[in-house]
Amino acid sequence: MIFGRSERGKPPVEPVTLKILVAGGFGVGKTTLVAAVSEIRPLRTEEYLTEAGRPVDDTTGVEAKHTTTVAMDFGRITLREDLVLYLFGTPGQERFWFMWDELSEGSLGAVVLADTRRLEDCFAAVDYFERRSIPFLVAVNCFEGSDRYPEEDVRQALDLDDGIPVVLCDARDRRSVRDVLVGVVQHAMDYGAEHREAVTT
Ligand SMILES: Nc1nc2c(ncn2[C@@H]2O[C@H](COP(=O)(O)OP(=O)(O)OP(=O)(O)O)[C@@H](O)[C@H]2O)c(=O)[nH]1
Ligand SMILES: [Mg+2]
Repeated sequence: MIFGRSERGKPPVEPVTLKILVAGGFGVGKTTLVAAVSEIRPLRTEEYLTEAGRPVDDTTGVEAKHTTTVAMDFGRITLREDLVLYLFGTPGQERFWFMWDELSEGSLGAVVLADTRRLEDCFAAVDYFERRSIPFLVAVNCFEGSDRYPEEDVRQALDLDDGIPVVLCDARDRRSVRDVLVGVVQHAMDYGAEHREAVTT
């Protein structure tokens, strides 16, 4: 490639960059999801789970988990030549939730990652984005050994509005995560268009 020019001789496009949050309860796979798609080495802020934290850090279902995010995960994915997403994974544990307000500043939308074995853990994230009118979708991370529930059951259990998409995914799989991210961008665009209409009519 010639410097400053794309291969087919077209002038280079300045990509639109969008910020997407990846939220959800403790240990649902947020760090895993960001790492699965990021084209840069993801920034992680992991600390070891310690014996002292055992009473508060419930690792039921994720017994193999030894670390937890204390500030954020950061990654980047180019969805199209002209569309780049910056991904910000939030810390899952409640004691770090003061970070969320900082992280959600300027975000286009959010992915609420859920684990059907501990669905209640994502209530707080759903509530957080609903209150702030930040468009989000719920992505169910299908851990092996967990029961598969139809999207409709997840929707009912979380008491989600009809317009909020629910998708199944594998947080370790690049293609699956990419589909989730395309879904959230699409949803945020639709949500934005609807709300603009509501304001102008
Ligand atoms: N089997 C399986 N394991 C997964 C999957 N996603 C994540 N894991 C494992 O689950 C554990 C938790 O993943 P993390 O990505 O650290 O979860 P997190 O949501 O970032 O956790 P916190 O930052 O502590 O809230 C890790 O041991 C992962 O290897 C999955 O889809 N399937
Ligand atoms: Mg994490």
